[in-house]
Amino acid sequence: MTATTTGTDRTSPVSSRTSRTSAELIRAEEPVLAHNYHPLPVVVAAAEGAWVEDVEGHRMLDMLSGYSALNFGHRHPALIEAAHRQLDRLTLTSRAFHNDRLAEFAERLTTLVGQDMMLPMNTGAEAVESAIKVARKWAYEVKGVPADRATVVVASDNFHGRTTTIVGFSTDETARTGFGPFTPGFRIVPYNDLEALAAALDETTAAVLIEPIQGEAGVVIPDDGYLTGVRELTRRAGCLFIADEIQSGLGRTGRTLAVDHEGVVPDLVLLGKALGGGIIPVSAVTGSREVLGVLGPGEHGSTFGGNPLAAAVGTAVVGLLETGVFQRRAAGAGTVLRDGLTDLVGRGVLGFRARGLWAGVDIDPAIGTGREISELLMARGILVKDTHGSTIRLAPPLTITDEELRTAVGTLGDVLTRG
Ligand code: IF1
Repeated sequence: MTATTTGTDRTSPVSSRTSRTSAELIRAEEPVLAHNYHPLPVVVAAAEGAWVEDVEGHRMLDMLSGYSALNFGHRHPALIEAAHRQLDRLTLTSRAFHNDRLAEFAERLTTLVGQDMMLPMNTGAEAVESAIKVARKWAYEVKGVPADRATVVVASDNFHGRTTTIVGFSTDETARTGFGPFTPGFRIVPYNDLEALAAALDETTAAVLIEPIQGEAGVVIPDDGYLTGVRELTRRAGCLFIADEIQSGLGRTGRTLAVDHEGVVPDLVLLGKALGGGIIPVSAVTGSREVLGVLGPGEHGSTFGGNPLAAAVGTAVVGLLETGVFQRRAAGAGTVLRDGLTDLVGRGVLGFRARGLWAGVDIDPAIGTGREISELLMARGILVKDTHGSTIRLAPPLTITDEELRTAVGTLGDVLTRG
């Protein structure tokens, strides 16, 4: 290599911590940071595995995992090493040129999920938007839907991201109020209702876009057979089944994909979050050659989509999942989680939904809101996030130990009985 590489002396001391306290940092954000979140009053400064450490050095168990972007825990050694190695070689080319990492990422990711092709993007919302564009183009060019008439069917209580088009088909008023006008061409049907879905399909339908398990809605798991029914209805109607596995995929539910629990193969599978290993945004639309093949040069793109750093980390993530170890771990530890939550039913827990290492827990509102419970848990060193009302979601790294899991659920029990 002609250029002299400076490289990174990995023995150099970690950059010194900020000198400000958590409270000072929280106050400092207020005048300069948009208030689009209401974070718990914790300032994380370091993390490893399932544990985070705040500015003052308090250690807490991370039961949110970055909304399932940290399936492999904070700073998994294999992923950090892949990132370091690539940082010392090449980080970005744009796709105006090839790079030497993307072919292997595309080969191994498509093999992992059982699809022909992939379109590399960065965020989940970009993958969803890209899938909508591809489905519409497929509808016009392959299905023969008249120009600009394509429709996409989505489910009520969906969450697919925050772009204007996506919030336009949200049923959550908070997510959409004040952001119109919205993109036309979407129909909303109740989730987990095959009859309503069938009634919404017609000759203009390009695709059905659903989460195999609804995350933000509170880990809502459809009836057995629902995904099989969606696959059958879309096949019969001659439209696409798009599964948004951005939160449910990559080991979270105890299988590589949540659709694997029913052995269903969608036309497009959307991935994100954990695909970047909790290090860098990486998302992808994976699908059949017939569908993704409708894209030609110059018809879609992204500055960072498929960049070599993302591809190197994404390939390392695929490498972790190819072993099946994380999927089996999530399935096995899921039993510990479910047993622990079952013991809390009637003791502050009204009910819960769980699959693999993912649970939505409905707390008795008389005890408190999800936010209040989250704050009580934080005071005891457990970090969770409420969804709506008094439901909290539990989504620990798949690397969490049984003992750590029991500690988290036991602490929830303490909070519910003692406050
Ligand atoms: C926020 C929720 C979870 C997703 C599914 C696409 C995306 C997401 C199934 C978009 C993203 C994130 C977004 C983040 C919080 C989190 C979230 F609470 F918003 F709904 F996980 F449940 N499909 N979900 O869950 O991916 O563009 O964010 O990479 O917006 O607050 P993204």
